[in-house]
Amino acid sequence: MAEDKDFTTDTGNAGETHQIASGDTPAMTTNFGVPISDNENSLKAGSRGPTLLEDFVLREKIFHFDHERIPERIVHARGSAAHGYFECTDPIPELSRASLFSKKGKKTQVFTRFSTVAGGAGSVDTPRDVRGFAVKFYTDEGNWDLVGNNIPVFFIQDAIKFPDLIHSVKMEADRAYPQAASAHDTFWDFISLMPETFHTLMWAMSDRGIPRSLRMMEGFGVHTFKLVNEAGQESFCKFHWRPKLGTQSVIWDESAKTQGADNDFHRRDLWEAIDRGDYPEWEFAVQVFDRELAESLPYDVLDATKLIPEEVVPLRVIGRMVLDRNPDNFFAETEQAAFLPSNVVPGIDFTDDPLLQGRLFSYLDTQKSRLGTTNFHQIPINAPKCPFANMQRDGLMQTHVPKGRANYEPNSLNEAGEDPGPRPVSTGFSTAEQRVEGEKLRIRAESFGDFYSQPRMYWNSLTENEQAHVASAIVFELSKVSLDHIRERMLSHLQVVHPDLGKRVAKGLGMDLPKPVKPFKEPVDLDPSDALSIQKNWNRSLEGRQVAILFDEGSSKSDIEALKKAVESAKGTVFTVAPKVGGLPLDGGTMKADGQLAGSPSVLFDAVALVLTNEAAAKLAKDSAAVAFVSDAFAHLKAIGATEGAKALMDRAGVEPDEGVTDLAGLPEAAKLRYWDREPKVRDLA
Ligand code: HDE
Repeated sequence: MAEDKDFTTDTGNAGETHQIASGDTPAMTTNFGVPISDNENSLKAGSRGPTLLEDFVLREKIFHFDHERIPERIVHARGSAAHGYFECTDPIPELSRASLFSKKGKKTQVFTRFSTVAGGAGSVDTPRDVRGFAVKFYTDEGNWDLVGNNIPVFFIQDAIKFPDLIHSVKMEADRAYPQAASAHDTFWDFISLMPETFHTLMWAMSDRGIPRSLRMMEGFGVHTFKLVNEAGQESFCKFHWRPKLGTQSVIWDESAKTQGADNDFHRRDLWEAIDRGDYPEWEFAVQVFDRELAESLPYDVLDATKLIPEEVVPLRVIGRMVLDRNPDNFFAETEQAAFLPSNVVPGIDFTDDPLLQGRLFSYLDTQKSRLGTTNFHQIPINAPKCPFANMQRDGLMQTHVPKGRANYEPNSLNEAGEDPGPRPVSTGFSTAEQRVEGEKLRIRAESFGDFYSQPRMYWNSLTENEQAHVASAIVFELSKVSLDHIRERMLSHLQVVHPDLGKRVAKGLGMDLPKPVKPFKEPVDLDPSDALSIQKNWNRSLEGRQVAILFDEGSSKSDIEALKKAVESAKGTVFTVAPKVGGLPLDGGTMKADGQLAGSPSVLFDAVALVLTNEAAAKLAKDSAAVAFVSDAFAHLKAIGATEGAKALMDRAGVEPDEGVTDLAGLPEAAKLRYWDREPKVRDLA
């Protein structure tokens, strides 16, 4: 038998080994600090003999590994986050005594996590879904968590329905599919039986449910909150985030294909933008109103299925948020971050919204099951940045070592010269006074009973193209429902939301319209709100948008470079794509591509350029990846800029001339838009 020798750290290069601690590389140790001499081999009885239980290095390493996962969030499991700051730009001391709003220019650190709702932690980034938008403000008077969504309303009115809603949308209980998708029986069964869900449903089925980027989403606190000033006067308030890059979305077919091209599309986009210094930014605005205005509205401001249009109560921008630092460690920060709507600071208070009231319990409770201990607030990402002290003691994973005997209050230990510990202060958080009286009832307020007016208002606020997307999304989802009676019940409701919507969905399904339901309250026609449409408010800019340049052998290097310069000077980014990444001979020198054609489909970009010779285009016209690259860009309503040589590929891909199809020089301007008018040419919408 050959002599045993340690070859496991040999890289194959004479004399070189890896992982040798020297100089400033720290020595590897066990969790208890014992230096480790060998991280390759377990302890054995003889070189081919059994492994010994005695091997504490192996046991500790495997034991820790076995427990690396914690329970994922029951909802919003898939998320991505970043650090940054909030800056107050317009102080509001007359409205709130919250210290973060007290001075112009005052900065407060934040940690912001975006998420999908239905899918598991390992699911994809681009399903049709509501997105979470949770911000933890580390203020100097404690943490304020604004745990919101990218849609301003919610599916249900009362917290007691939340487990039912979530059970219905998650993968079905027996078969464990579909993952991260609402297009299935149980979700639509629940929805069709709960008309209070229709307003949020309309938003989720609209382009809001398929955002282009986490950097291009609005955020909403959803509930009505209270602001309280120094004198104890209170106002009602709704919180809004508005993205600097504008709200942008994708096309449904594009979103579905993006899942195949890049599961981490949004996570990567956020990370890369921050990494290259394009810091995502949002305006922070408040919608402030008093009780009198609230009472004059035809809906209840305590009902989270309703919004207040900006045209009724304008937004006041009071700050901005900039995300400028990626997490150092995904698990330690993003996964362990615990957001709690119950985390408010002096100057901000809750209302009686029954959904919000239920959330105040749920989030604290769920952290115990996810993070395993009531001391989860000591994890660095959750701990306040200001000093904190109280008489809470002990518990699992206690990391603080309090000194002295004062673990109760009041005490008089100071009289004996001992540290008495912290005491309550008169300036601390105090709940806004409110008179409460009533029967003990398990009941829904009648003022919550109009389920159709606001969904109708939303429908009426959209462009024709956006309406077609909503109707088509509902047709798509209901076509995945296997039970006829559920589809039928949905149709009986949708026509009450709007007769047009009902008719179009019925036609799209190939079904007859059943009799409409008789609503609890007849809907009224509310004024449409232009602010609710994405297309009406499109940000005509290249900032944050990415142009892909497809090239091949013989392409003009100077054309590529000129286009790149033009896009970048308009604050866009460029990604070059070619059949081979190692470097191709071009007219004017060789060039390496950022991505290979088969792995870089056009769904990943906002516009495409085809810098090709006649020969290359003729060759690529026979390559399905190249044809799909172009035909998808066209079908997804993107700008296409091309050299004359690219014609053979354009023809094969079915590109027809329109405003969005241009030469290379016109592309930087054309790439600022999508071409909604093209859509009837490429797809049959409901
Ligand atoms: Fe949540 N929600 N939720 N939710 N929610 C959670 O808390 C819950 C609701 C939202 O990035 C959970 O820490 C109930 C509305 C976000 O970590 C859980 C009700 C809105 C996140 C929970 C709601 C949200 C969560 C799961 C109905 C928008 C992710 C893990 C009363 C205003 C935060 C966790 C993050 C997470 C419960 C309704 C947003 C189980 C009971 C309305 C953004 O506690």
